[in-house]
Amino acid sequence: MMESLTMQKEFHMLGLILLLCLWVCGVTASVSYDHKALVIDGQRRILISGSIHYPRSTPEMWPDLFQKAKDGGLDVIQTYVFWNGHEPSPGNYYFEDRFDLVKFVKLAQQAGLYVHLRIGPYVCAEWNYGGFPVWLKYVPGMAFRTDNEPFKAAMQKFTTKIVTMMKAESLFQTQGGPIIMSQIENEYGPVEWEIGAPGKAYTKWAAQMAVGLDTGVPWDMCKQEDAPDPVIDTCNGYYCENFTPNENFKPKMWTENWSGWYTDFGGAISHRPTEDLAYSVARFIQNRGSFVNYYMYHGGTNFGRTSSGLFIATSYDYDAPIDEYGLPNEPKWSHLKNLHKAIKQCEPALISVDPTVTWLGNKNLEAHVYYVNTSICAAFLANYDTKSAATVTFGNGQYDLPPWSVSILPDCKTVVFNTATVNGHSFHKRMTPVETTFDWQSYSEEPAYSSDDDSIIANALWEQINVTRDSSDYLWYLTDVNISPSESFIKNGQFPTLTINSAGHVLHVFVNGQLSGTVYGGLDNPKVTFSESVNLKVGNNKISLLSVAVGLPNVGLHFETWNVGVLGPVRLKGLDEGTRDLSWQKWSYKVGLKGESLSLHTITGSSSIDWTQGSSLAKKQPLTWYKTTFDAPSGNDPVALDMSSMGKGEIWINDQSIGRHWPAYIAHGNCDECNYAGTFTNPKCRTNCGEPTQKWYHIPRSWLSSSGNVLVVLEEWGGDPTGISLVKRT
Ligand SMILES: *[C@@H]1O[C@H](CO)[C@@H](O)[C@H](O)[C@H]1NC(C)=O
Ligand SMILES: *[C@@H]1O[C@H](CO)[C@@H](O)[C@H](O)[C@H]1NC(C)=O
Ligand SMILES: CC(=O)N[C@H]1CO[C@H](CO)[C@@H](O)[C@@H]1O
Repeated sequence: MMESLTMQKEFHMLGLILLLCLWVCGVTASVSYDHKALVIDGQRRILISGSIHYPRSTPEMWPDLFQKAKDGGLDVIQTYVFWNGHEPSPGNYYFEDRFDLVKFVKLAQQAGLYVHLRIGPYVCAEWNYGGFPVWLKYVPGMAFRTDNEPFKAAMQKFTTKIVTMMKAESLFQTQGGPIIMSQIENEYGPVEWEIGAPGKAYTKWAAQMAVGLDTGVPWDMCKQEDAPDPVIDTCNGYYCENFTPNENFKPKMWTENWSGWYTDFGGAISHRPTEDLAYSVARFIQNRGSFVNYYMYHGGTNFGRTSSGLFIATSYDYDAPIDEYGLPNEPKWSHLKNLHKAIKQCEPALISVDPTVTWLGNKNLEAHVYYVNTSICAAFLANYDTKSAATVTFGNGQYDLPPWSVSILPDCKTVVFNTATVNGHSFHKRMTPVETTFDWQSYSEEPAYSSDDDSIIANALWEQINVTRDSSDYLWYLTDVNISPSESFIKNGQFPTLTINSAGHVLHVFVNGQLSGTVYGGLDNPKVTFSESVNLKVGNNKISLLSVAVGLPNVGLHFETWNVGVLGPVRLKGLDEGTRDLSWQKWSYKVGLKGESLSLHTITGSSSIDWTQGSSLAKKQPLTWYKTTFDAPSGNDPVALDMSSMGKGEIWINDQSIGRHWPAYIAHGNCDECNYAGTFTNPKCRTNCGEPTQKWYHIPRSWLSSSGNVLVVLEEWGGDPTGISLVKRT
């Protein structure tokens, strides 16, 4: 006790000396806040921020993404911290490659950007398990995100680990680094509201724990109306102009402004019109907002098996200002750049005074004026009507306001920007085919069968993740069905019906080695039921159920209690005895596919077997692995694979997984009228009905060598590999 007290005192002395030195040298690095804005080095700032998540791109892409962010007028990069990427097993940490958080933060600083670090460690983010490691669930007594001792201990340990690491690298702004703010928890308000007292206690604890880590910069909690002081509560949403912080000494900040929306396999593609996005930002700033973050500024890719349930696609493009491939998404990128420039011209006025608000004729027409003196004055003229343009008189001038728009006048006279007036057009980026001939080889697996030497056997149906611990998407449920020669169906040919209830997400049913059918769920309902008559023979029949997880849930009350896999009942109807319940008979379990245990996806593993090629190449066959080699296309344009001829599975290039593939055609009737020629008021406009959800899969250039690249595709369902092609994004 004594020792740590003296140590603490020493630290304080050290801190004092440091502060004194900084003061004498004339640089006081500090971040605080008041009712107007974050205050950095004594100066209030209007800050434009954008989300880029480090594991969703490669370190080789980061410098260019940051440069494009800087050129686009951003001040801050916001990222979550992805716990399950950093601690794959308890106490085993990983901070390399795409998970090199320190490098990511340092590169942002080198590009002249600040960082908002959302430690969470719950992150939601359409990321597997919301960022939690799967082992966390199996810690005894565990309940996620509530007043639960095992959870709080684990959360504190990881949060402390990250803060300590950032401090050791001097990455907080007060140490000369770029981090100006950190976030604890994430959108917890709605959960607290549902669970009441334990939620409130947990919020208080989380805030105190975070503040106690002494980062020297403010903490925020988003969507958390009761964020305890001094933590700042912030807004997330499509529009945030009417948000007010819970104390009037806190600034009005917007931590997630959805620049588009995520894509789920089978779901339509969302677009947020540029005009609407710019309008929402201008409206937020005119209403005293001082910090805006685009979620996402670059969405990127859910490589490997990192995308969450339910059914989140591999592309996380998000219709963001920088597209999945790292290219500007026009006209969005340029229009927002011009908006940011206009806002920056208004900054001296915005940080100095509160606005006066007046109506310009009717209540859909408003002026927000930040008047300091004759040389410092900024005005925002807004038209909230979704259909009619208007001409208004303001000061000594007349101004035309298109519907659903805001005009920005940094000198209270001259319009430098109108949110609905987009210069430049939406030029379509193209995917250009690259001349390549893939020389495919195939290897088809037999489905697994129950056998006496199976190591996992039970007289029950077990929950899938309980068995796999998410080490694979795949779990085999294997059992036998004996049919007596006297069964009537043998004579009359009316086969019995096998009914299988599964908690999700995809189920392939094999009877005696033949695929009898496939069923799959979707984002709205992951559960599936298979019910079909099956071809059974006299004697022993092998039932092999391949249950497939498409990511673990990332959101929802106590999502750690949600199940995956065949939980039953499993029943056979139409036998002479009536219905036979198979749920409680002997089941054996096999985790993963045979090809996975042989590591066929790796260069070394794939040379361990004999592949088939030429005329006997397997096509339209389930459980098939494909392999080929190819040379990298010339030039630097981003590259992708067109996978529209395939079913579902996973793709690897040179041992790196580029994600799950699944074209997942979008049903007709799920789309909107997206009126790009008229007004732009639908923030989540859904398109591409009748087309695949995802046809192109990004291959980062840095994963390719100039020649001899090994491409492996696992196809669980059946596809034609000769239809796979390489494309360039131009
Ligand atoms: C306006 O205010 C700014 C900031 O207070 C000051 O620097 C400037 O001299 C003032 N200009 C006029 C014309 O009063
Ligand atoms: C989880 O697995 C264990 C054996 O490892 C088993 O005893 C238990 O019943 C399983 N629970 C569920 C819900 O499947
Ligand atoms: C409540 C809600 O819809 N929250 C979502 C906000 O957007 C982020 C990013 O897509 C999601 O992670 C949240 O689930």
